[in-house]
Amino acid sequence: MQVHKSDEVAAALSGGRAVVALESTIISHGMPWPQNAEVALQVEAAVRDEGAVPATVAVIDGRLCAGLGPAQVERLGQDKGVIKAASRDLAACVIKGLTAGTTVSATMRIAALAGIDVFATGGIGGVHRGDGMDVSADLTELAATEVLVVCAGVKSILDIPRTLEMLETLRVPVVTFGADEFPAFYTPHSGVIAGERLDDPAHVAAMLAANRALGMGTGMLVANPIPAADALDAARIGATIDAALAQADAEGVRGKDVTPFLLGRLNAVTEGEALAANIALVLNNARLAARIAVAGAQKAV
Ligand code: PSU
Ligand code: MN
Repeated sequence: MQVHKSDEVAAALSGGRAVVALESTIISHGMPWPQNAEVALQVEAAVRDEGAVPATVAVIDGRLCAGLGPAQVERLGQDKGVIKAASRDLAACVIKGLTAGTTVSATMRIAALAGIDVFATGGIGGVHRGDGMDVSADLTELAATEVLVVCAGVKSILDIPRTLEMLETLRVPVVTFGADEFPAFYTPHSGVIAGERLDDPAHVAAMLAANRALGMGTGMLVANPIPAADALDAARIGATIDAALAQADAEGVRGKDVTPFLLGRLNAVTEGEALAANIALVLNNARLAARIAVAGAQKAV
């Protein structure tokens, strides 16, 4: 299927230059207005600073888009009619002409169609805590689509050890960048040692190329710890997360509403502390993804 690319993204791809895909559920359902739109533009600037071209992905009036204008970013950030689309929702969005923020899974699918293989986000979805069977399609898309995703690990709204077990089962390579421990989004520490430690973006790009040459057919997950200066107190944010989970349960929040509900509670209850950390780590991830994409593009020449 055709992806509508901005002129800048189309030119970069045809010239073999580095491009980094960015998701848009973080704009439509992950952060409050107006910070969501401001951050989206800052993230694009961070990618450019490192010498790559940003391609923010979304579905606009049923069209798959890679590379948005400021008015489209604003619409995603402000319009209450914008839905949250995982990859399984894309076909419906296309035939109904809907406008959607794309989750990690949907962004990976559209990036792959557009020929973009490096993607930066804040946190991915995973296996939720508790005994239910709520497992994000981000994991199954990582198993099926050859796109590298840079994130700050997995928030403890999820079951981190089970998420890592599932990634192992799904044959998805995991890299921890510059650390041995898998990070937990707001803090660099999850208590779980997982994945391959790499310290150089060029090595990450080489691993992506090797994974492709092996015919794995999977993506790759790169976990980039939040910088220590921006990290939150683990005990405090842990208690806030537990309270948000209990409230979601009490209110009977289900399905695709669970993650946005929890993110909204965390941002509200911490009075901006969680949001500030979220912004810092997304920018940090965008810079790393751009360095990986630049290294990959140089190698391919
Ligand atoms: N986790 C975050 N911030 C986010 C998301 C997850 O810390 O914005 C968003 C991403 O778009 C991710 C999606 O792909 O939520 C996962 O949703 P679900 O749990 O419904 O699969
Ligand atoms: Mn779910």
